[in-house]
Amino acid sequence: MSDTRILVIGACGQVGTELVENLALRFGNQNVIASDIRDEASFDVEYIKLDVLDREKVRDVVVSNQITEVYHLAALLSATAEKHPEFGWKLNMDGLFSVLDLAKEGLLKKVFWPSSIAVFGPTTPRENTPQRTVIEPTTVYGISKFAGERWCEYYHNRYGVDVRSIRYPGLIGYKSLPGGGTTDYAVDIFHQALKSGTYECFLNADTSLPMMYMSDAVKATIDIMQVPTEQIKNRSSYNISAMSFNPAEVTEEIRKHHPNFTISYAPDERQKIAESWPASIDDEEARQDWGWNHEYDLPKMVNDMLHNLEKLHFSNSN
Ligand code: AKB
Repeated sequence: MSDTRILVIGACGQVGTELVENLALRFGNQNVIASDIRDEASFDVEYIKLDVLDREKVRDVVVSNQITEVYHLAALLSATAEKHPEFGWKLNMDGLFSVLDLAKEGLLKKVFWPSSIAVFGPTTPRENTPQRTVIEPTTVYGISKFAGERWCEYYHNRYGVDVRSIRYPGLIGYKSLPGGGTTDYAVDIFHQALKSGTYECFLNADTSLPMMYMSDAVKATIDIMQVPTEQIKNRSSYNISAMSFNPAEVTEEIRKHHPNFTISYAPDERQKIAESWPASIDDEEARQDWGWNHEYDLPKMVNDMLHNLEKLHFSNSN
């Protein structure tokens, strides 16, 4: 029987919904609790309404459920945080401290917290961005993620907290929708391709960004938490990478399955954010330290997305 007891905070988001499913398969439904700020949510595991900013309640949930590991996913993403900079900073930073402090007290054995490619900025080398390089983020989200990375390393060095982190690229999955990110177009485009056969993209045709299929992102998240602690040599956050593409390239790939699909471009304020981020990422350290390896490239991801969304659309229309 597993003695790992997991709490996922921010479980209703794009990563959370799939992560909970996978953690439950691995550790048993009874050992995983999903939490978020919604009153109710439908999971196969216990769900608790929880605001990560309510430190007392987070503490209560951890203690009363003998939680050993927290996956803390709650955050405002890049585009939403630009609309609410103060709250973006508050949620992204105070939420992290709420969890790190419980680990510092010895109430948690391990913490997972995601950072993002948003830590990089316009002065960072854009191609094959190294693990260690110029980091001057220009969004609130990027600043909060970069500060969070420094605090994770600090809590590890100073208090021995076993915190592990990866820098998510744009994430693409069919089971849930993203909310408030700059990379969201790469999910919307599939839904519109099937619904209306046409898509108006909020980024320009040639804006390349690092992307990853959700099953690879979930695998990375669970894998980094399983390896022995001495293998995690980087306690801020690891670069991870799978594929890079721009809106025109993913459109071409979708057209191989749906030749009549059309796209138009109407870049908005997210264009500037995207231009400040890397086009591709060097993730050699993650591959060497804890064996990170991706499975999905662009053609395989597009094929799987369309196949699964078509099944869903078909079953919904019956
Ligand atoms: C966003 O677009 O804000 C996120 C991210 C890259 O962290 N998907």
